[in-house]
Amino acid sequence: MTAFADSSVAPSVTTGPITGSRKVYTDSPGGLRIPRRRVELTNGEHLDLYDTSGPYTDSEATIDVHSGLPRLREGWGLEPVGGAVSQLAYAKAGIVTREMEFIAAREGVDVELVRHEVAIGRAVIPANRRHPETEPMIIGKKFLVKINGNLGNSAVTSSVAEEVEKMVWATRWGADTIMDLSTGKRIHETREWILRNSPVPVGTVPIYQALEKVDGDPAKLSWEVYRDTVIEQCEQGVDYMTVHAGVLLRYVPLTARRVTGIVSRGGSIMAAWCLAHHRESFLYTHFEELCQILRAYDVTFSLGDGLRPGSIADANDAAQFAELRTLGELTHIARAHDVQVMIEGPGHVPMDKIAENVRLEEELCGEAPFYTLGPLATDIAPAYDHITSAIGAAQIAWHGTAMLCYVTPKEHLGLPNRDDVKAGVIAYKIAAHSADLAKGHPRAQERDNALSRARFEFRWEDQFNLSLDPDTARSFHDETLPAAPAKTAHFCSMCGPKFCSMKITQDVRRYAEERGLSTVEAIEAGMQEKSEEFDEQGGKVYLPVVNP
Ligand code: IRN
Ligand code: FE2
Repeated sequence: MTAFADSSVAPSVTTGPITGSRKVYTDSPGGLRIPRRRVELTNGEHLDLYDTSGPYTDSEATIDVHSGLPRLREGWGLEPVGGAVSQLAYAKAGIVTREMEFIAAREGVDVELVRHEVAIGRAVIPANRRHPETEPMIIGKKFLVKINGNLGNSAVTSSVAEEVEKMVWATRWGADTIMDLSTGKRIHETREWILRNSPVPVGTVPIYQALEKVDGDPAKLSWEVYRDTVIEQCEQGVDYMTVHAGVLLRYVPLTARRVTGIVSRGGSIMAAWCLAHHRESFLYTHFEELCQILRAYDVTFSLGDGLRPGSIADANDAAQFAELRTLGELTHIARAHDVQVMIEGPGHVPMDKIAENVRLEEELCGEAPFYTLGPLATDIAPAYDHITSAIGAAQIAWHGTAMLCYVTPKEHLGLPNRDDVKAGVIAYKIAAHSADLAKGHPRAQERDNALSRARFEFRWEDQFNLSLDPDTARSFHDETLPAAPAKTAHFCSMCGPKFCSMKITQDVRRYAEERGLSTVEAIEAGMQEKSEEFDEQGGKVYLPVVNP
């Protein structure tokens, strides 16, 4: 392991369980320890949740960011098949890896489904052999929808310590992967810190570092500089890499009349190189060599959408779909080398144009997992783009997108801080889970049912603890009803004690039981009583606010 450059910077990393839950490990059939988050309920039941937070939420674990996380996957590597060590090569050969076994137990699905989906390229397992700290996870439409959180410093703000903390923070709330998009001088050390401490796969965009090496002038880039950067990052343990190899010279003019031109950072760098040299992109012309490098480590391609639309007006245009066609061609080349592939997607897309994106991606790219940035369903809400994009993300995931790249409230405005990262992750957990429900993932609804039962039975603590953000849910309740008895009270301050629908329903059910009535009769009779009660109290829906 590379020594950390500056060990005097002692990062303060968030540790300890999320409120109302604790880390547990359950054994897989093959004896692997599968991490889960257990929410203990006040009625004696418990619910185990999929957990991305690694050892940081385990109160038994001691975390030392200078020595890194335990190397969970050390020794898991199998002998090459046909010269390749990728999960894809093993899956095709009918071999079930430990990563696949771990994933099957983690997702609650049959291990044969995992192997099959990887073998046909409809799912990927980003797991560089040099990143043994990761807990294996899968990206594919037959599995839980995943979310990625982008992190990274910029020349103006942020320190290495803050970046490690952001990774821990993002995975605490549910980021399934993180991408280190750092630029600037300490890019290598930043990445080393993150990799050695990350329980989730780490992605990068190597062209950013390559550009750093040529002093920020795209025209000075070359295949050699790029190749060496990719090898450096593969050696460090990066699990997947965004490669904008579909930005071809002849596609650049297609963006000329766009409202927002080229908005992808990587895409604009490659377009600038192509125009400066009037040559085809070296990412495209050297693609097979790139495949050979990634294959040696089992690094997964994330073929970049360098020509994605950056505005509603540009959605689904000729430039975007021309690039997608080229990404399809490259997908088949990568697979022939046994390299795993996913495809990046837009951007900004109105809701009526979302389905078309998924349909075309699946058709052109042999159903490779789709990994989309949002998309934002409208352009008009800077400062709220975690919401504009979660709307598009929920829909595109429902149509089959396997991973969603989060957008934070700072999108288009500045570098996200800790609160923005959390807001982005929570918004995307909502989008991803909504899609899991709509797709009928076998275990998705368990949590909704548990939470709804808690809500109906006025088990407030359980309702908070089952939620995506227990702290905020509790603090909102505390704003009007902070007293302990209110946490079991059969009402909240929204409707007050007299007009709680759930309380009325429960009264109706009791009424029916006591009088031996059928539910329909009871509801009618009960509602009649309530209606009289309502009139007696003055017939007002909103009660005056009374501070408790
Ligand atoms: C995801 C889907 N499309 C783009 N992304 C992510 O956006 C990509 O993986 C990277 O993290 C980020 C910035 O990419 P560009 O702007 O260099 O394309
Ligand atoms: Fe944008």
